[in-house]
Amino acid sequence: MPRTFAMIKPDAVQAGNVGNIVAHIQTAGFRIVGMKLVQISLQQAQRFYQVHAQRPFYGELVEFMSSGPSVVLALESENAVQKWRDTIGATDPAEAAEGTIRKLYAESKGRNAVHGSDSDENAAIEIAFFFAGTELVG
Ligand code: IDP
Ligand code: MG
Repeated sequence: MPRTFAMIKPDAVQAGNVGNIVAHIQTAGFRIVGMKLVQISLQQAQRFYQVHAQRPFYGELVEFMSSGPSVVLALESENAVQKWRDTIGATDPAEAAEGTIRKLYAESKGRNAVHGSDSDENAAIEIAFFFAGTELVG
């Protein structure tokens, strides 16, 4: 079964929305195969978002991502990557569709509540970045 990588970002953890977002994930039909609370270091955030290193918002992004605890998840379903992107909505909550997680819980384009992988290849890389094999259920 295909997998994707999801993160509940520090803004949503801080706002007390972990439970709401986990419920949304389960209602949407994903099987959670990995989940834990982590405090991401600045260095980890820089590596995780390396692809955006040349973008003007990179410094703000990695500082935000290491500013407080996040919840990381590995999710399984048919078409997991695209299905999770559809469930979270557009990067900017002002452009996110009604009922999507970012529409419901994101504060801004930067503090946008959740992360989702953009390809099967990156999903595998991102799951391995945060989870040991023993932390994922079969
Ligand atoms: P995505 O999370 O929807 O895939 P990306 O373009 O991959 O969006 O950007 C990664 C993250 O960088 C976003 O989720 C958001 O937190 C942050 N970000 C993207 N664009 C901006 C911006 O214009 N200003 C501030 N932060 C941004
Ligand atoms: Mg992205």
